[in-house]
Amino acid sequence: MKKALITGITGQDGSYLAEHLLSLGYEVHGFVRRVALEDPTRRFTRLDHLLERITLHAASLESYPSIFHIFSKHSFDECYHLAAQSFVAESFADGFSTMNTNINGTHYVLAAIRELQPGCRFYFAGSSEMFGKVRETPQTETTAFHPRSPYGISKVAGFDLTRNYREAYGMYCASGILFNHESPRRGYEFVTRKITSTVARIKAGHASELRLGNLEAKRDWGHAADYVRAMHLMLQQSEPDDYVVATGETHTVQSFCERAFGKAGLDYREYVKIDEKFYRPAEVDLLIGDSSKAHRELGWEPRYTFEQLVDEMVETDLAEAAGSADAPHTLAGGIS
Ligand code: NAP
Ligand code: F7E
Repeated sequence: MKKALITGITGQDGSYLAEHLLSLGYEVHGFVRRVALEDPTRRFTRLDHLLERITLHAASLESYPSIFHIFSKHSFDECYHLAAQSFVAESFADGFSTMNTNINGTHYVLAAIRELQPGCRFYFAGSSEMFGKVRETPQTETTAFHPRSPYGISKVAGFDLTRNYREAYGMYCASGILFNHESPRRGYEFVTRKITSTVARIKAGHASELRLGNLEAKRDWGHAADYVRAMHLMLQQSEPDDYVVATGETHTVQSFCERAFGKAGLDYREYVKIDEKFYRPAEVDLLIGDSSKAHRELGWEPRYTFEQLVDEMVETDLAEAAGSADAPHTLAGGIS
């Protein structure tokens, strides 16, 4: 039985990846912040259905010894490094902690693996935000990076670290360059979930408007359940490499609104208000990925369409809002 460690197991992708690896017969371990263990009912909402089948270890991305300790006690075949400060807007507000967590945290995990288990295969969660001000369209593995936020910069550094460990030490280190992927488990601060959760609150009579920033930004949105399959496939190849994972379709934030409100029988133009505070100091205007290499070498294809993704998110939020007026998405209006 293969043994995998997932950092960031409490997040959107971590929970889908844990499910996927369990379905493949893996022994799944997760790395969580100690505070999460103090309050499992709130901190493990995406994982509660899996808690009996996984093993959790307390560690912090800020502490090399805590990471070293896990690798000194348990051996793993694969490590999926997903933990990160992943919200782009927050990286403008606090670039220093984003850099610290995302760059040093990645370096600590790589260094611990090199020291204790150089045979453990490593996956790095790279991002389309690395392309930033895009140099060509669509973006591929050879498109130059031009990040536009501290988050994007931190991911370029993590990507470079991962490639350097592969080249310098011969370790199996692969990076996925994943474009935006969403799901009903997406955090409420990201635009898709902010939209679908507010649609549900409006429908239930708990909200009357949705305040957003740049409606013209274009994103290549896929489903997280599809994208974790690609992460796993990247660690099953004969040689480590880097892969773009995307749907090859792009949509504006406005068209996401149109579909999401429409699904609930509402016209977004009556509810969406522009609020300057949700604009970013530097925007990534257009992202659209070409995942031909992943199709060809990994045999990976997305299963969800854009429409199925939006519909699933709206349906889940409508059901949740109908069940509780105090659902956590009451926070959505206050977070960019
Ligand atoms: P997410 O839902 O925000 O989850 C982030 C995870 O990182 C959580 O488990 C969080 O733990 C953990 N984490 C954050 N800071 C930490 C710290 N200082 N120490 C330990 N753990 C920490 O993100 P996601 O959407 O699943 O994304 C997974 C990874 O893929 C991230 O690296 C993200 O940057 C990258 N990525 C995401 C997308 C996307 O569209 N979703 C696209 C490209 C790349 P807590 O629960 O304790 O906060
Ligand atoms: O923004 C615009 C915003 O925060 C998408 C992360 O998973 O994907 C994600 O990063 C777009 C941007 O995601 C609001 O300006 C308008 O153009 O949902 P988002 P993101 O920044 O694309 C990448 C690939 C990652 O790697 C990241 O970890 O939507 N937008 N109005 C807004 N965005 C937010 N959050 N809130 C608004 O009110």
